[in-house]
Amino acid sequence: MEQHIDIDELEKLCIQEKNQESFVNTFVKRLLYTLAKDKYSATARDYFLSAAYAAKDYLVARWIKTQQEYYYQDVKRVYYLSMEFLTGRALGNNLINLGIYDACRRSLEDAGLDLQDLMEYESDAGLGNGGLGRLAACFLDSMATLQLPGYGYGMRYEYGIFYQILKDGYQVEKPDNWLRYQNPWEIPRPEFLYPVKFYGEIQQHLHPSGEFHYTWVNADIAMAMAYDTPIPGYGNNTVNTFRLWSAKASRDFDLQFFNRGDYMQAVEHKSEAETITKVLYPEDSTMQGKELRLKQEYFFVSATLQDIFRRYDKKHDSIDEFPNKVAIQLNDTHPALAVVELMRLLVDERFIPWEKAWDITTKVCAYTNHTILPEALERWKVSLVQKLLPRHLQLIYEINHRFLDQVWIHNPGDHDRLRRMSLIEESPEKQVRMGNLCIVGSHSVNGVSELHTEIVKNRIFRDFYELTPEKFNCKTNGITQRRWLVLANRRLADLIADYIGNDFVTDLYQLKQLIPLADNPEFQQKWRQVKHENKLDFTAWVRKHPGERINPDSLFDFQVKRMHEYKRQLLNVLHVVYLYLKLHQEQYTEFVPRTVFFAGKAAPGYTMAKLIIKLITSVGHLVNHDPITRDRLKVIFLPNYSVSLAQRIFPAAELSEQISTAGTEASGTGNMKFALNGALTIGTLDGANVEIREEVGEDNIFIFGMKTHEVEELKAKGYDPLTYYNSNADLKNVIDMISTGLFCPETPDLFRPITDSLLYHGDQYCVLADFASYVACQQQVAETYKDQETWTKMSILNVANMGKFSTDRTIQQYADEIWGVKHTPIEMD
Ligand code: GL9
Repeated sequence: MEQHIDIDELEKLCIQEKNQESFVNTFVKRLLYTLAKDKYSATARDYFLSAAYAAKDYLVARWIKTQQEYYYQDVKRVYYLSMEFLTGRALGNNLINLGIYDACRRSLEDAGLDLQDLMEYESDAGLGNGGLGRLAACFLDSMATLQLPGYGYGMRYEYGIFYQILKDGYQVEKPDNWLRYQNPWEIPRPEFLYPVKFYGEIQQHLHPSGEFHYTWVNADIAMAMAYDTPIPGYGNNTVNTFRLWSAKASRDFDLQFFNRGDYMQAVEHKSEAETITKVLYPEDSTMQGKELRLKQEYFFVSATLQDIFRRYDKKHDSIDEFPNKVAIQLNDTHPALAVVELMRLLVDERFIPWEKAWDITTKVCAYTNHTILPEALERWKVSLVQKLLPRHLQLIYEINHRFLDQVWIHNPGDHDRLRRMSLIEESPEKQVRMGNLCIVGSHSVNGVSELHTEIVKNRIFRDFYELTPEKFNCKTNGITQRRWLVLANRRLADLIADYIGNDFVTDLYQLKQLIPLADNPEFQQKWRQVKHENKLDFTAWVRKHPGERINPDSLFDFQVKRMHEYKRQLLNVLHVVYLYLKLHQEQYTEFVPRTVFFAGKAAPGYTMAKLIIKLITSVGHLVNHDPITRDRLKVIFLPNYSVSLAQRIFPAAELSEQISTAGTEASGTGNMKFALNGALTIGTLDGANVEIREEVGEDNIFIFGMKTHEVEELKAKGYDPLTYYNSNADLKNVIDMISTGLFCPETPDLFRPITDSLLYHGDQYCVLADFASYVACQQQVAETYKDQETWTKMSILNVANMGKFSTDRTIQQYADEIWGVKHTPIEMD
């Protein structure tokens, strides 16, 4: 066909034109041409959508250019595989990274619109449960900011983490239909549609070469369709791709029914296939073992690997370069089947010899462990894997066989070690151990804090560490300062920039320049003023939304995170009850007024965590209304903890509760967000708290409780919580107040399961053992708070020493030490 117009030329003109257009102009065009609205019909949400579409328009040219450069330069790419990405809202963050946040705010203001108000209309992308998913989201931001060729791959759940409301003080879950009002950031890519097989049988054929070949027949097929979201770096031209998979029914399969004239069956089958990406599993740190979940995991891995091969094959005729062009990071064991699927694609579909395929697989894959809780370690019944993924089970047995041969060579006669290291757990029921599979199939295994890495090496995966110590390494978690300081806390970011400039936005160690200002009275005064204004904002929000009245001059004390016994929200509640008791006993001359905030979701099936929520709200009910205490002590449970609520909380916080039993919290990342916003930490020597203490210095953090080895020793010699109960009159009083129904007179036994678990079922997380130390430490917190100069100085020094906890540092280490991906700046012509 004859060509009349040069698309390439026109494209350049378009981009030029776009670059000269003002933000409001683009915004109005989007309102008109994308939403078909005018000022009479536009709703507030339409204005948000127009702003989001306009911001996306600014990203497109750079996005295309970035992907072109990666292709032309044929760079090594890293694929971050995660079943969860807790990204939250994107508008504010994208405007910050584009460097047009303030310009955009002003120009919308001229049009009579408030950017802050518009941003409230964006739904949170809640495609994750907590820290693990939020870490993945921070990683995307840092990969783009460091100009690394990185891709996030995940699942486009139609329903993200459930919406939590409180009814009568109990958690009630509501569906999170986040896509209801369209998602302006995503681009559907129907051209990237891949078949994913399930069930069926394996046929073995003898190939003329003398080898056996395997084909997977009579399988069900679901289709995976890609949706892409742009991830801009801060202050550069890099825009990376975040690709999510959505399940669609397979056209072929539908056709079978249509041909038989069974229209209704065809439609039913369609909805069955599409349930795969319906909903995020809301279990945090516990494994459910449901067939649909295993389907999700395989669907995710299969689609992603097909896409990785498609991209690789465009540039390469042989497999040999694969490990030089592809790095795959497994975010926990959820994508563990990638190891097996990669082997299947290489061996069954590309006929690569086993040894070579295995060499490629282990060079490409790397695994991050995020938890040591035994109930969280994924295990899948062999019978279920056999049914759903018959070929994968054969491959797992083959991998295991060859692996155990190696173990045997290194440890002849050690049957027990073989049993412990096997990919298959034999009793009580045969199960595949996904953690072992990840370790065997990867060249790198990392923990997420120094302490956690030591526990991984010396406790849960000790045998593997002894066999291949070189695989094990630590990548301490971080957070992105773009979202968690610059966007969430504009006042503090501006104050910091006034004194030390803006370099901290891409180099968090620059905050060290605040150290000499820590005892500067003028700077201290401004620092306090910022925190005070943030507290006033938060007070106004709490008044309007949860509908509570709080004292903005009280100490704002927060524990916000998933509800879990190991995180010990209970210890915090016991302290609140203790304060209530002491206020009644008139034991204070100068009580420091406190507002104790809790927020966090409990897994819907986690009865004890849900009862702890009810305990918190019940204690709050009494304490907040008792005339003796209500002006000095308040307990507030903020419903529906989410990324957007977190962005309100951290700037207003003064005390950060990080009180898990030592040795249980792999890292924590909320601890870092609080400290970066000037809250002081009260915490145990657990997870990354250990490293926070190292950075800020022991004088600037409140540490209490047993250390990891002390917990182990106590348990080894036989921990008896009753001895603590019987020897500490205050503790006894506090527990008796709860168990006898003071906080729930209508059903006095309501909280007995809680007190029984502490007193009679072993108090697994040593709440009672740490109680006295916690109370004493809280006393010290209150004393320090009375001296606002000291407190402010400590707060400044916390922020000043947060440099290490940027995901920019974390990701640079992954890039250098695990992935081997290179800084690839993008130039715009
Ligand atoms: C977690 C750990 O429990 C946290 O300590 C850690 O900071 C994060 C990120 O590494 O990973 N592992 C885990 O399963 N969750 C974590 O938060 N749970 C959720 O994401 C809900």
